[in-house]
Amino acid sequence: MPDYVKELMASVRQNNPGEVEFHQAVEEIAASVALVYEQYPEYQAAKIFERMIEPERVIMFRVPWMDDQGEIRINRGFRVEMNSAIGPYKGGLRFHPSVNLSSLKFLALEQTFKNSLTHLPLGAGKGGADFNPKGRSDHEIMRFCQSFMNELYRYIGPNTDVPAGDIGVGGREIGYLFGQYKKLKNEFTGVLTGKGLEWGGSLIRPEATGFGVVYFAGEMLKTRGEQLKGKRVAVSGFGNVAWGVALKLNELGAKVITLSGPDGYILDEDGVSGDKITTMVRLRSSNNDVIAPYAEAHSGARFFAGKRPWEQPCDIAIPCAIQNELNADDAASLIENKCICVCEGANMPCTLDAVHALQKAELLFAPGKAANAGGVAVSGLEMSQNAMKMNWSREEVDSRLKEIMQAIHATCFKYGKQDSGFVDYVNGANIGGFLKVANAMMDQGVV
Ligand code: NDP
Ligand code: 2IT
Repeated sequence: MPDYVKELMASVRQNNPGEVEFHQAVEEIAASVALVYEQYPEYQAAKIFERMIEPERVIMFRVPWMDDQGEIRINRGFRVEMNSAIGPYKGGLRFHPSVNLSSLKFLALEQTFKNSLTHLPLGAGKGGADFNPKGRSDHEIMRFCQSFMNELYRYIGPNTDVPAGDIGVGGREIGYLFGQYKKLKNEFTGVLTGKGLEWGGSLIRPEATGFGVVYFAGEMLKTRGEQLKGKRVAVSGFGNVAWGVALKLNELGAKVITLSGPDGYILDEDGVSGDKITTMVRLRSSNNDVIAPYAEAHSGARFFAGKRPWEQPCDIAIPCAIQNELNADDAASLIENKCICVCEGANMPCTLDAVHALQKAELLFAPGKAANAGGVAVSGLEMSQNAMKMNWSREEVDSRLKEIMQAIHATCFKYGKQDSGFVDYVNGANIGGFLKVANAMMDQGVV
């Protein structure tokens, strides 16, 4: 570990005690920043990365609401406004019991680099609440969203901070959040993305993250003369991102062999396709959060309780559930099974040890901040359409998304290619993402 990273991490640990996910994200990026600092000491003198890891603002608030039995419940809401050097704060809202300051700071930091890589004018933020939507009724979800917005509305706006969805926040929640914002502000603006099509949403936004991940994987495979067609792909999660990934993989002739939930994973050797993708969406929207019933509904599939898909032989692995869901042991079994590519659909699903092992074995490895940037990119396109008061066609949005993912791949390739020919996509994404934000911060002075 370079001295710069050692010293920085000692102070990050001291100043942010217990924030383990945040430490992990900083450590991964710091190793790449050390290389930039060596070449361009002016960034180090201006303490650009040291400033980037300190949020510009953190808002933390009470979210009280009443459940269907009349009992008062209290959750904790957050918005981390991380960096506004290149545009308004932009990033999703996560409703999940694991949400805390550490997880949101790691996500907001990743978002800084991701949004920069899209080349759209998007700053970075992340927010959410430690609310568990599991088993909650539609009315409870609505009351929770309204209470959350009763505080958040003061800090956001179409030119200030534009939230979107993430785990536990999809089209339904964005609708309730938007309705409450509009009521409080008496304004119809593009303050959120992921909106319904009739009220300012963009075609392809729901599919965008997953489609983008698959476009990125396709670009990586091309560098080794490979293609997606005919490949066996292990996917984890069964939410929004996993859905988009499954749709696009099927369209391009690859076979999705697994899906997973907090209860375990299913293996479907016939491939998760057609109506079976509808089963997955139904299971996710039922609010029960279990994947096991997929195997009851489809006789060719088997359920493995409490296990993760990475033990299955596959050509490509696409983790789409949550952070740290693929560890060094999982990486070892993927390597042993001759997997050629791991493309992160979720944010930081692979532990640092896993990433190092995959790179050492020279697999194609893409970090989420590059591979899953299609979601926020189409959010950026939704903001442009809102500002112009017009809607682009499905084809137009999809072709812009594809171009953006190809450009992100080209940036990662440029900054990540080593003399040996191996492409370190982690360094590529970190350096490519860093430079644009760093230059803007240099221009804007010490603020
Ligand atoms: P969803 O809420 O739609 O789906 C997340 C899914 O993963 C849920 O089914 C969830 O179940 C499941 N899950 C959670 N923990 C585990 C686990 N330990 N093992 C297996 N499955 C699990 O969220 P998204 O699909 O939107 O988000 C998935 C990931 O993609 C996140 O990391 C998110 O940050 C990232 N992402 C999302 C984008 C978007 O546009 N939506 C954009 C870019 C990245 P449960 O709720 O029970 O935990
Ligand atoms: O992690 C992410 O990039 C998202 N959840 C999407 C953010 C957005 O603003 O669309």
